[in-house]
Amino acid sequence: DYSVINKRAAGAAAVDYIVSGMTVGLGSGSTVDYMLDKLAEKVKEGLKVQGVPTSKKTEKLAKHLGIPIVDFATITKVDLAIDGADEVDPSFHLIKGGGGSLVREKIVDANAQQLIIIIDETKKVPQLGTYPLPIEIVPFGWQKTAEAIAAFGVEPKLRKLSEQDVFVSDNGNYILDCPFKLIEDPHSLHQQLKQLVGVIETGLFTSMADIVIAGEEGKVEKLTK
Ligand code: DER
Repeated sequence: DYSVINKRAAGAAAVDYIVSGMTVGLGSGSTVDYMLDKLAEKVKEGLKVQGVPTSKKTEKLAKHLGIPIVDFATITKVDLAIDGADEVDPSFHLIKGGGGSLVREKIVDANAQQLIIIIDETKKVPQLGTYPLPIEIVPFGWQKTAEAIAAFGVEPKLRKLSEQDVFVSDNGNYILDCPFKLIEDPHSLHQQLKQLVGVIETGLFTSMADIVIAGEEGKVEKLTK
C-alpha cells in the first residue's frame, strides 16, 4: 500500500543527512523502523554512527539490525534526531505519541542540534487536532488528572492494550488520548496542559522540527522552515 512505500521513501531520504561520526537520535514508530533498515545498510557499508533510541522497541530493533547504540547519559550532544509524527502543520508543529513513546522522544528530540521528521503525506494537516492528542500522566490519581484535562472541553480516553490491560509507557506511566478536534494555538495549549498536576508531557512538539520529509507517490518532498 502507498503509505508503506511513502514511509520507506521518507525514511531512506532522512538517512542521507547522516554523516560518519554523528550521534543520531532514533525516533519511534513504523516510519522510523523503515529508516533503521536503510541506516543499517549504510552501517554495514562503513558509516560510523552511534544511535540514541527513544524507546525500548527502537533500541531492540536497532541492536538487532547492528546499529551501534550509546547510553544517552554518557553523550554530550545529539547531532541529529530522526523521528516520525502523527500530524504536521504548516509551521512544523507536531502531534506525536501515537506509539506511546512521546516522553523519551521529546527529551532526545529537544536535545538534538537538528530534528528531521519523516512522514507519509497523509500526516500533513492545515491545523493540528484531528488526531487525538496523547498526554502522558502519572498513574496515581489518573482520574483526577483526566478531569482536569476534561475542563478544556475534551473527553480524555485512557489508552488500553485490551479491555483488561491499561497501556503503560516505557517510563511506567499512563497515556490519555484527548480528541481536541481543532487546536488553534498548539504552543499555548501545551503550556496550559503541562502545568496541570499529574501531567508529565504532551504530544504537542512545537517549534522543534527543522526539516520535514514527506513521502508521496514514492517520491519525497523535503520541506524546511
Ligand atoms: O509515537 C510517535 O510519536 C511516533 O513517531 C508515531 O506517531 C509515528 O508513527 P508512524 O511512523 O508509525 O506513523
